[in-house]
Amino acid sequence: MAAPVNIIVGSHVWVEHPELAWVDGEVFKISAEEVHVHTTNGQTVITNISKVFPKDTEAPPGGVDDMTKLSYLHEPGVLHNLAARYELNEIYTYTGNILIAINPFQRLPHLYDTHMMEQYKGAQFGELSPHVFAIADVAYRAMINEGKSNSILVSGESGAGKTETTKMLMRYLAYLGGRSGVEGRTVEQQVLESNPVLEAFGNAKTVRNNNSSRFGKFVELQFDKNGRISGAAVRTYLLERSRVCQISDPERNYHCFYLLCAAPPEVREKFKLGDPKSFHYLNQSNCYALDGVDDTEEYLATRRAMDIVGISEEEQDAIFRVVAAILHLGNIEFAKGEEADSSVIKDEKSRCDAKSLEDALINRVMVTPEEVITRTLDPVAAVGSRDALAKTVYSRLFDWLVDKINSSIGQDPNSRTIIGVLDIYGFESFKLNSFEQFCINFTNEKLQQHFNQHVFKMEQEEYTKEEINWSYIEFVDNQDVLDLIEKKPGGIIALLDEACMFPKSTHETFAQKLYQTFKSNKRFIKPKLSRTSFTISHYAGEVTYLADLFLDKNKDYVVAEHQVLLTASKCPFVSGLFPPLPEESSKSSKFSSIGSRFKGVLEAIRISCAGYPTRRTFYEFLHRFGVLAPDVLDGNYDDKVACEKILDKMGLKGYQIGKTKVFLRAGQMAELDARRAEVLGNAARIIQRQIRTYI
Ligand code: AOV
Ligand code: MG
Repeated sequence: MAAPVNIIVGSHVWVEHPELAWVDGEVFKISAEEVHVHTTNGQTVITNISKVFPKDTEAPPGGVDDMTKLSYLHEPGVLHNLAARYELNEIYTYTGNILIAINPFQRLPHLYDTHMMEQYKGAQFGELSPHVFAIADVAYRAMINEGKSNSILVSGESGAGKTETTKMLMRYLAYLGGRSGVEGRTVEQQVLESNPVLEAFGNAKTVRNNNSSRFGKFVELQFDKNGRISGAAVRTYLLERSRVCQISDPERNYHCFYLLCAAPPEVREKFKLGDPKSFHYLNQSNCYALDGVDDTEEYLATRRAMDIVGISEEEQDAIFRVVAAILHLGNIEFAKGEEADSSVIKDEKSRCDAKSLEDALINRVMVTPEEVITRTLDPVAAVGSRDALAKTVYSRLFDWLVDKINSSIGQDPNSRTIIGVLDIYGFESFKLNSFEQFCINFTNEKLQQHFNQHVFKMEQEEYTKEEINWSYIEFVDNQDVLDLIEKKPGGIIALLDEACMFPKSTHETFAQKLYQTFKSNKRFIKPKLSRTSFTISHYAGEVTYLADLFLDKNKDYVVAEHQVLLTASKCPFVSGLFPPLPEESSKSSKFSSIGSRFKGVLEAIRISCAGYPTRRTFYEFLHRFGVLAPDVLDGNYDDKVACEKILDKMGLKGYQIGKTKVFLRAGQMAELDARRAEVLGNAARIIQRQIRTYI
């Protein structure tokens, strides 16, 4: 952010504070580049002038509901405004037509009830307090009045509240486009109930969020010509597969495993389930229960939601049978076999006695140009084979659910307009970050770019409307990070795919290749003491990734033996998850890189301080800065000319005058305020002197 150049003695400013982030105070001395500040919490801070930001002393104590009304658009100003509003339980704030939501971490039922929905229905944008309903209303009105399709993107770091916000958006759109008073399973009810179903299978507790989405989701609501919801399509993006077999304390596996273990006794009996602590896929972490969540109730709620979505009793039974089977599969252990590099199934307790399963887990068919060899696997490799099977089955199950939801809700082939809502996994930075975080953060980086471009376009539209010249505005973006990750050839994903193709590559050779290729890239850092980790400087901060499992995790193959085994399953549901592959591909492991599949994620949907961050209507401008040029005010000019005269008199350059507003460059508002403070200060001193004279 631009360094403020308009700080003078007496200025009210924000300075950085180690605990409070920012604290306000008054400048009492300036020497060269150093500013001395008395802070309101009783400290004296001396800092470089580039580290202090002017404070708007005229801002209303409760904050402003639209950030574009702030005099200074800088970090402390924005944060202070959001904090002031949050104090008053105002969790929503606009920045133009973008809505910022702060997680309230408490239920606020009145904020989302039917009464509230009625209020926002058809209300002019900006007339009522900022609200997520207002955003959905704008999209809906644009569709009805102009026949425009729209997408609403929800972004934020993990746990910020994207999924909750998405649900509110969908609820409001279902309210606007639903059939009131219609009983039974309506399209809108099915759409809403698809959320708990997908959450049960695609959400899990992480360090950051007890209900963290581990997949990306784009919901497309289709509307008929009367504005009624007539169909919907749910598209999901790459579920985090590794979680099925690997979790670390204090996280959990997917919710469905725990809620099934808490199902009524007859269900548990049927699937031979007991305490979640008895399953390897669950007991790698000590976390089983979630605060405020009753898994038995969740099981019943999931079944009810499945009913509404249109998943039959038999299908539900088959789904949970597969969930239980995965838990049992995870408990299979292997011991060394008699021959070298072979294994046998150790554990008699395991409920898998089928010979074919055993074969599929401990043998691997290798296809070479000359012959087909059956090779045995040692216990470690057999565990890997078991886990790969579990991941494959689970992700197919998830995809099946998504397909089922889509076919059950149905698509409207005649729908011309849609409203899309995007809810992805938020930016993540843990102590240890692996390939999953790399993919998630890459998706967020893409979304951020889209957001930057959108805001930039919107700014341009405003400038065009006001007929000001904007051609020289450069805008800051994150293209360099994206290039680092996805550039073809030469980006990290391309190098990873390359490494996966060479049988001799290891995570070490991959890491070395990265260090070599990106040694002078500003967004890439090699941590000093590591040989296999690397740091990317993302838009949201630096994240260090462990390259150790990148190669394995990027190879998204289905082992041929598993495919054959599952296609032949006697359970029609399971064999349905694995349709036979064409002959030539069924013999070898099919490689398709996950990393490159992520690069297609945002195609479905398609800020800058460099512009004019501050704008004021002519009236507001004159009201605030008239004191700088009393002669202009007395001069009987029209408002526009008066503004121009004041700006000229102050010697400012680069600002623009639109049809109704003054557009100031970064820092110019601060400069005007500093002048104003000076004038008012002088006036105050004169008055004081006069008072003293009188006394
Ligand atoms: P996320 O979707 O942004 O994270 P969620 O929407 O799951 O985050 O929000 C996390 C938790 O915050 C929820 O489970 C609620 O307890 C609470 N919360 C968020 N928004 C609200 C709200 N408007 N009212 C009440 N409580 C709320 V992630 O999916 O981890 O990136 O992958
Ligand atoms: Mg989420």
